[in-house]
Amino acid sequence: MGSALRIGVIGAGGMGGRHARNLTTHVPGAQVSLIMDLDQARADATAAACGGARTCADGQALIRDPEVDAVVIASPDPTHAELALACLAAGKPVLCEKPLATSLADAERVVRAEAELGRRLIQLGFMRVYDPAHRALQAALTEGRLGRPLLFRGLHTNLATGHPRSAADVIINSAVHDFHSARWLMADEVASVQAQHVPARPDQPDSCRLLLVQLRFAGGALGSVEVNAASGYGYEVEVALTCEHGMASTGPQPEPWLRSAGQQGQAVPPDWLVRFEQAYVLELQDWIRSLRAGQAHGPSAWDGYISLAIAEAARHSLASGQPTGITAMARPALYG
Ligand code: ISE
Repeated sequence: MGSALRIGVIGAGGMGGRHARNLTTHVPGAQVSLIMDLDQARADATAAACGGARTCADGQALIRDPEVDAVVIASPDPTHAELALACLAAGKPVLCEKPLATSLADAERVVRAEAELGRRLIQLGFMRVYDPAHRALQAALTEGRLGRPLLFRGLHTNLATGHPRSAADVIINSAVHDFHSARWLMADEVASVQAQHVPARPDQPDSCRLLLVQLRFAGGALGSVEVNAASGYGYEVEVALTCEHGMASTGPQPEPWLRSAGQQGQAVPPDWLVRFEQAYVLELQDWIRSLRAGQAHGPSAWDGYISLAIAEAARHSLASGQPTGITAMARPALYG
């Protein structure tokens, strides 16, 4: 892999378009060679911004293309598992956006296929692990002065999407990030959850305005994840951990404090593309570096699978109103 890695990007929407542009302008050693989107105009616009990459309308064809060395999957959630399986079959490394799949059974198929292959080709798009604020927090925790973490708190707000989201979507598409953060920062596995929600519309009980998931970790610690699906003020992700000898939380947003006309305040980012702008660049740089060194070492398909196992338990808990244990396959040796 001496020359630039040729990357095929599946999906040229907000996330795929951002990855393609970042690869082109911020990632040495990578070159976007092919872009797939069903919307030809969108594919063309992204290709033009990526030095004239080719375009196509078939994700499976992109994966097979001889001028594609590695793949980014940023298409709609229900397409992820089949595309990831195709990348494994083709022996091509892939950065797959979360969720790994929209059902635990499909996620298990992907994990089993990669474990059978015996080498890690999949990295999951849990970009928070590349966010400087999260990394600094994790470094402070592992340094040891704060002692054992006792409680994880995650706050995650989105602006409205314009239509009420289902509880399943908020859990699988949004809260999976928080479940992964909780495992990563607590350095422990979630053993059980209790989920509750406030519907977005009283006449649609399966819609979700606010989700609250309480966590119990295998080591006995506790946690909570709050996802506000339509905050009305902006996008935020904050984590706070109470530990034996102190507490650690992500610092304030980097935006400046402004005072004007008798008021003071700080801008709140509108979405994840702004809040995690730097993390997305660092994620791609690390991914490409790791591929050039041998294989991906960022968040794995197993991390994607376990986050979905927690999501699945949260969905069961919502339906039953009871605390629900996490049911998961045994961890294949590939994932350490
Ligand atoms: C979106 O798909 C993301 O991945 C964002 O990070 C998350 O905050 C948002 O809730 C999801 O819809």
